[in-house]
Amino acid sequence: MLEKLDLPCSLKKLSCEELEQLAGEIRDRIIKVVSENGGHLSSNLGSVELSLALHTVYDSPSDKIIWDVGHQSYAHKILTGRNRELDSLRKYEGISGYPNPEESPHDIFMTGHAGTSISSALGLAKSRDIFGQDHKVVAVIGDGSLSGGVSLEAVNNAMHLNSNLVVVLNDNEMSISKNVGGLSEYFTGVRMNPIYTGTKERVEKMVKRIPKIGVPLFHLAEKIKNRFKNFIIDFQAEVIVEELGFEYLGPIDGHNTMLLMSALSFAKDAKKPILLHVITKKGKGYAPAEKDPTKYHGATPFDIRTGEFLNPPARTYSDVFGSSLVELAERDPAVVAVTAAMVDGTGLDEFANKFPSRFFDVGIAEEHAVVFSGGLAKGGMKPVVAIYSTFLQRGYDEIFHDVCLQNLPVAFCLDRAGIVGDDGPTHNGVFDMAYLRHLPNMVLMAPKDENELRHMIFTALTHKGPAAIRYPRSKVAGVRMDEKAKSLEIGRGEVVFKSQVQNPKSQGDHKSQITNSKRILLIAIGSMVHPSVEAAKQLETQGSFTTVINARFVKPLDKGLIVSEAGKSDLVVTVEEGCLQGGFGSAVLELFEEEGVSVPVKRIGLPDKFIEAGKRDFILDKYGLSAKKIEAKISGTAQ
Ligand SMILES: Cc1ncc(C[n+]2csc(CCOP(=O)(O)OP(=O)(O)O)c2C)c(N)n1
Repeated sequence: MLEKLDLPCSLKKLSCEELEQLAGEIRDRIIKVVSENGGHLSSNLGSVELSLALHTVYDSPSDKIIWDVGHQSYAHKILTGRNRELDSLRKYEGISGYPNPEESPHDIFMTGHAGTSISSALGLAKSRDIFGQDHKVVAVIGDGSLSGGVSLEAVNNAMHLNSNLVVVLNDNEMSISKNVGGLSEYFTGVRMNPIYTGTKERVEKMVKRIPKIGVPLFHLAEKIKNRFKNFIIDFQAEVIVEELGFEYLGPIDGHNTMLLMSALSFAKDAKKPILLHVITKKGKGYAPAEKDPTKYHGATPFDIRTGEFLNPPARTYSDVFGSSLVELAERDPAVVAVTAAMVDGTGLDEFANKFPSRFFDVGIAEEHAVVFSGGLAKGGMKPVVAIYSTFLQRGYDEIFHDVCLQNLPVAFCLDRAGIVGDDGPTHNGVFDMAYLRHLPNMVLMAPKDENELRHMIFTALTHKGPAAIRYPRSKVAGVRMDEKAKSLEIGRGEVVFKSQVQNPKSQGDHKSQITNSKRILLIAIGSMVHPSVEAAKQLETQGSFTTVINARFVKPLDKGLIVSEAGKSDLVVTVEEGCLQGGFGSAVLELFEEEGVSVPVKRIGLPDKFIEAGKRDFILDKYGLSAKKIEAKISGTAQ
């Protein structure tokens, strides 16, 4: 059917049975593509019927369907004419793993961060009302994302909207791992309500009794709608969302397409905001994912038959962060860990198991995580906040106001700093050096390898003020670990490579104009130290005298070392896996201006644009951050 139908238009002509068959085909397609390309399996399998029902009842793209985060939008993509292209999912220049308006008019916003759908939908609904338009707006949000601050701010604000807005709460009791917090427990209470369980069966029976009725007829069946309305409104109980101006419908079975359609067509015509609560199962229809939805939340390629991942697990910086923190927490009972719904991704699972009373998963609430950690620090704890670089952007004001301004010893560990690969522009962590280094009191570090990461965690924990460490989404360098974690001197870099030949002279017909018998100083930070050393060795073979500094600290810079080495150089090159605007290289330029250093400077880093999806190494190379491209850029041979 998927091959033959003109989607989404043909959906409205399908019978119940045909919709069911289509749901099965969509599931198979998602499983196949994700097994080959990797991607968000569990959430997508859980929202197939919901996507079908939405596209049957609503007229996208004139009606606007907004997927929160957007990681569950694969069925939506299939249903809006992108089935064929799905083979390129998450690949370079392929279909994005998230909604992308450049890809299709059915994707309203480019998203990837959680909790924005209700605010965006509210804005769209308001502008619709002001223009006197009559299209519909729907936000689909998971229970995990609903608990985030932005969502709750939007729910609070929606009260003032006296027109149609539908928020579908896709409740599977899961964020990436088990959902946490009071709101989650509240909805569990609603779900467990015996009235729901009993009514669910009655409604299902009622829907099953509807003979092979086409969807258009279904829309017209006002009687059924009204009966349905009575069924679901009867047991709404006291639900807090009602107090906030939403009419609450549900909870209903989110895998029953006809029931979903019925509820949606009722909600579609309401004159006020509606919250439709649907219950789904993460991983639905694929046994391994149903059994362990967290494992398949963001899956790498796997064997469909067994569910086994194909790529052998490699030791990553997240693993080293996790094990180092456990080691340090064993030594110091004041060490506590905070995550915003990323227990596994950040490598904190072992810590959570070993020190449950010192571990806090605050839900998708980065702003709260930061302020909460400020409170913990003020109370005498040593909080380590592990948040991906891109998500910590949410906590910028809190880092300024509630940590740096108070000069509190909070250690921020920014995983996925730099290029993340397949997730693309919403997830690349390229701005952190720019958004952290200008904050007074902040110490900002980046390790060249896993051994240094461990020392930096220890350094952050012994430092008396705020500190941040950024490290990449990557397997580790594979260096030998020192026996004991040690504290590094704050603001002290190191020379990691120096050419043996003094005052080199031109070696004849050398291709480069820049390198010809020049003394080149490379100042690299974090993940760029090793590629810079490789590049320096190559440049040396071309006749240059090269030195590489591992800066270690973005802030404070090692003034003495950098200024003195720069004074002995003809060219300074800074190398960073981050944005050039306001980043590490900018910090070096500022230092040179302050210190009156007048050596020419070349900065290598990421340009002023949102960086696309693609394998990390490929993207790094594309933007000049592989050893080869660094060397080529310096020697002037880059294309
Ligand atoms: C601001 C932010 N923090 C963290 C994440 C990482 N993340 C992606 S999906 C997800 C879980 C979302 O849970 P839920 O909304 O319940 O959707 P489900 O996957 O269960 O369908 C998280 C934490 C994110 N995308 N954005």
